[in-house]
Amino acid sequence: MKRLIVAILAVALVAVAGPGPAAAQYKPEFKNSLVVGPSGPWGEAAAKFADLLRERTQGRINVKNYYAGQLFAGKQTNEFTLLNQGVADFAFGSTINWSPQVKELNLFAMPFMFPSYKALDAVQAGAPGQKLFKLIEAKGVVPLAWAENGFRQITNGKRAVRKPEDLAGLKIRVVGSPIFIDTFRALGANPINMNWGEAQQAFQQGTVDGQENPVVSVIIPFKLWNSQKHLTAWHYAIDPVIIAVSKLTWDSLTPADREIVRKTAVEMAAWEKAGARKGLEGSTAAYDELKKNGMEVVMLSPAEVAAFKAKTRAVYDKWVGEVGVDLVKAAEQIVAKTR
Ligand code: X2X
Repeated sequence: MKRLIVAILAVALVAVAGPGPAAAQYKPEFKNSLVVGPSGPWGEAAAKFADLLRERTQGRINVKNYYAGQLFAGKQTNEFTLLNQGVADFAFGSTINWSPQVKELNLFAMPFMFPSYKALDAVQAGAPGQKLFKLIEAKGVVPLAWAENGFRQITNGKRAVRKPEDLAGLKIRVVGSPIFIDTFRALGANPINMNWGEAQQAFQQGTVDGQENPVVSVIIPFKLWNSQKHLTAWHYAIDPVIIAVSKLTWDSLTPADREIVRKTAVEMAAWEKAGARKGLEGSTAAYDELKKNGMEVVMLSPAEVAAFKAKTRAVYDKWVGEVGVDLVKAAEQIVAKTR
């Protein structure tokens, strides 16, 4: 009888403790940070990521998505610090928002550096991409995969932009990352730093004239046609998204769960990248959607792009030093080969 009671107690204890010691140690919620909302490929990938991780770990890793900058209270350039501190466990973060802490990430914002997705993919897969991941990891954040916001196109509510002079005096909202101020000043515009949340209000109130963001990941989901009537496709900067995990969180996971997390991030990044590029190349569907909603779209010819490029050459040269000569050179060589 005594033996039977001991056996029953032992079974009951196992049932209370759950499937294993590691799972019992995990926190009930892992926080994932995003600057955007749930709609569009960026937000949708985060939702799928949370679902897949819950399913693949039998609920051990329960990710909750904090959309629209909730975790960093709107201050988007703080996201990397939150990851480093473990306040955010995960992030689907734009390289622009992390560039104040990892200045080499400004590589992607150097004006007119990346001519194509092919060139970008080759740089990410090559030595420069690996170097950037190492630099991020050295700062307490484990990068898992390259996803994408996209090529950033300029919009405004005032006039069509075909040449640098058309930007003269336009008040353009940019992220609080200094390279953007340099670029837009060089173009004769009047750039102003603003967080994305605040920018929505500024567009509605008309306190700024324009902004720059990718078509599929941001302009369409945020219905920017409500305030921005003109878009110029100039592909002046690319904005990757990195799926990453805090080193503190990473170290708390079992090796088997780390593998699941990495694999899921890689899958989601590929899915998201495809979504962020849909209707932009080999199809005009994304631009058609803008036109359907009343936007006027200007597609620049290579000669027209060259005029903007020439105006921003000094900014490019200045930022080679900030980003690092070797890194920029390595990227330039890959770009030249894949153009
Ligand atoms: O704030 C922006 O413009 C956005 C949404 O693209 C970024 O987070 C960089």
